[in-house]
Amino acid sequence: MRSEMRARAREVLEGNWQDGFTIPCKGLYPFQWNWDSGFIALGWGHVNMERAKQELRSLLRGQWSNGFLPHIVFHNEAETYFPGPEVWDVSRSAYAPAARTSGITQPPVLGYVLEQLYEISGESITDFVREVFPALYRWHHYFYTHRDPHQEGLVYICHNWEAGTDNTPVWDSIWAGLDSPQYQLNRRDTQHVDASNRPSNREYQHYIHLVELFKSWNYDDVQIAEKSPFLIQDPLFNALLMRSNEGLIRMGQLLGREAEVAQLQQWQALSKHHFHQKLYCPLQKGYVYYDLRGNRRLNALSSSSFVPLLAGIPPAHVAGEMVSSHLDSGTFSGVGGEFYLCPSFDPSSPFFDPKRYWRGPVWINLNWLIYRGLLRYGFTEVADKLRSDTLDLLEACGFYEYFDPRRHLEPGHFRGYGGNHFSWSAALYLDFINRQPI
Ligand code: 9WN
Repeated sequence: MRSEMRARAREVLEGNWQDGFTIPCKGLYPFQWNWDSGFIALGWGHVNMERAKQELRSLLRGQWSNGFLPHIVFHNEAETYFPGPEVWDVSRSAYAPAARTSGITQPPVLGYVLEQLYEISGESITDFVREVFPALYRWHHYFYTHRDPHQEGLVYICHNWEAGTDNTPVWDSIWAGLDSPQYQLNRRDTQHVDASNRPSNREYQHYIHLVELFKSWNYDDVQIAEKSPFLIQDPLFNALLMRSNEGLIRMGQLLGREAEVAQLQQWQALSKHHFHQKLYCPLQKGYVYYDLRGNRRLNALSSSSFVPLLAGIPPAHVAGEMVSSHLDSGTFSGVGGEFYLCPSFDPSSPFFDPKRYWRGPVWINLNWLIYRGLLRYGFTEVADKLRSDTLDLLEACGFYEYFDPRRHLEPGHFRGYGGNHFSWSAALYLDFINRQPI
């Protein structure tokens, strides 16, 4: 079974490879996405390291001159996705590159991935690490100098697509305060996937409204920080930034880049100082979100709430209470184990929806991040459980984009949702089975 699945995972990556980069999914996502490419590169790292290198090089061709790394690079033409490059119109920014790109970013997983590729391959990729280190450093430099208005070491995201968790119920209260125009949108996603598994039309109008605002400000970060109605410090995004800082610090030490290492260590210390204090909610026993525009915490738990484990953020006793309350016969696993780990939103909330995208279904990349976080703290039993739930879902259904987390479904109900032959599901399957728990 495993060897057949391994071969199928490889076929998914091969099938989505486009002469230099890998699309997340045919039709549904026909371009190169930022954090997808990080996970995908790691998958390639297990089967073909040259492809892993090309993947990252291609993504970096979309980097802006101020260090910003966009969430989509439109290397190719495709009519099957909305919004395409003409909607983004990033040439309005003085920093936009020659490549066509979107104008927002995504969770910074690449510094971590680079370190993990080095872990898989060792010295044979030192030259590659030397080649891409400066670009990744510049991306982190961009974050700390453009996206941290209070100098807290906690960077903001200005669009829900930057979170990667597009329609999590966490944003509902932000949308409730927005009077976005009723655009007539030419959505393509619902031509590929059942609309009941995707964000609503009203949500899409908010997403596009934000893009239109950023365009009207020529993607100027100062104006975005001053005026964007969506300005959030997100626990997943910031935890990945910190874990990637660690990766870059290790890689920088290896390369003898002392000045960059010292700067990264300084940012890391600042982030470490504020993260737990500002984003941990002792009542809910998990990390939550901070709305910088509304000056308030958004007190909801999602799978992002547990990713700070990956960056070693919670003190051990806090990590313990978080895991026992939610993952080890707790809210997210269900007290009687009703759910596959890890639902993307709190199953005890009235806004939990097991079928709709980031409002409940299990996502493989979040599982992988939480799994590695659990191992970091030595929660091996829960980590094993998370790993076997993930492998069970993939082996029973195939490499879908997301999965219904309810263990007991009506007969005949299929639990794999969204795109099939989805790249990061295949890539991270390869990492799950190739690397034994540390
Ligand atoms: C918008 C590509 C991306 C992922 C995101 C996921 C989804 C895009 C969309 O697909 O978002 O970026 O159009 O729905 O939410 O995490 O990177 O796989």
